[in-house]
Amino acid sequence: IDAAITCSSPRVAIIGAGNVGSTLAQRIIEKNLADVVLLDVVAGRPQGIALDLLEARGIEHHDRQIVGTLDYADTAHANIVVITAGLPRRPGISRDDLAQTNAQIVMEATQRAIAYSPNAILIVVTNPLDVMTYLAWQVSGLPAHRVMGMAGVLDSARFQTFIALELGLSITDIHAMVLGSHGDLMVPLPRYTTVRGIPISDLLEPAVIERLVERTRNGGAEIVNLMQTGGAYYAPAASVCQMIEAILLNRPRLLPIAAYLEGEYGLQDVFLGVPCRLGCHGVAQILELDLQAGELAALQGAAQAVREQLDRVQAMLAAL
Ligand code: TXD
Repeated sequence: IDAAITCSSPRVAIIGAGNVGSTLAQRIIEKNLADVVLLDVVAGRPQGIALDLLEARGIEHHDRQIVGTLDYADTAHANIVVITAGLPRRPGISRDDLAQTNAQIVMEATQRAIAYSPNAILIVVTNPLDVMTYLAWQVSGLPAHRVMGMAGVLDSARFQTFIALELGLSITDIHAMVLGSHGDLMVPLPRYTTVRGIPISDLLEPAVIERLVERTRNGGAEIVNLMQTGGAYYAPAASVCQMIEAILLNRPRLLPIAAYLEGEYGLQDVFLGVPCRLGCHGVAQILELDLQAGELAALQGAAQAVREQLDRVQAMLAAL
């Protein structure tokens, strides 16, 4: 066999080799899903992490390549670009100031990565998620169905976990759907949350459901409060990986994803968590559920808050 003949594997470029980025890299290669290029601005960090992960191949026995770099040229020809670059929340920095800083990081990272991978699908992870996804889409020049944000998969996974714990059942039998914006304005839908097809309202008292919804809403903050110096990253990385698997394996999944709305749910020109059919081309379809008035109002309220924060961030950027 001519060793010089190589076959091309799918490639995922991860911008930001922090906690989420490096954990995601590990998941992708150890599942044999794709080769990974990990990029950061901190010299040595992505290279060190990539080498460390590569050396585990001797034990994990996967065949994927992983490279760490500071140079966007090394990310070329990626099938998927994931943006996890950003700064974490710190005491004394307002939400809007952080949003402005992360907006600059996300916009630059997106522009530079997509210049080398113009055919990629873009997944945004950096917070504030729905605002960052919009800005990334704008600068990417990509069609909207190839740009999406990860939040609903994580929020739904958390809700499912709390329900499984409450009922003493395997997580395998729990299905949940959490829509809306990532953070305080997420919209969990207990009506569409089932245990093997049985609505949870048949199995749990309304007050218990409300308690689990509340814990889901505060899921991110609960972990930040415990860790103090950072946020969740194992479940977030697993959530992005599930989206990547749907895309690369063309395993069409129905997942809550921050997608671009053009009239669905009465909303225009905003990225918000909605149920999507996700496949090899990106968001193939947005499902319009027949929401009750209260649910629809919650979704529209979330969209309003996202748009207001987007306007504030755009005004701050314009004033620079
Ligand atoms: O559900 C969700 N969407 C989320 C979002 C779940 C978990 C984390 N969420 C957000 O993702 C979080 O609020 C952050 O905004 C991002 C990344 O979280 P992570 O925990 O990975 O943060 P880290 O460990 O601080 O990593 C960020 C990395 C770090 O290595 C920086 O050096 C790097 O980003 N960074 C950059 N990389 C490339 N280019 C630029 N400009 C840059 N600036 C910082």
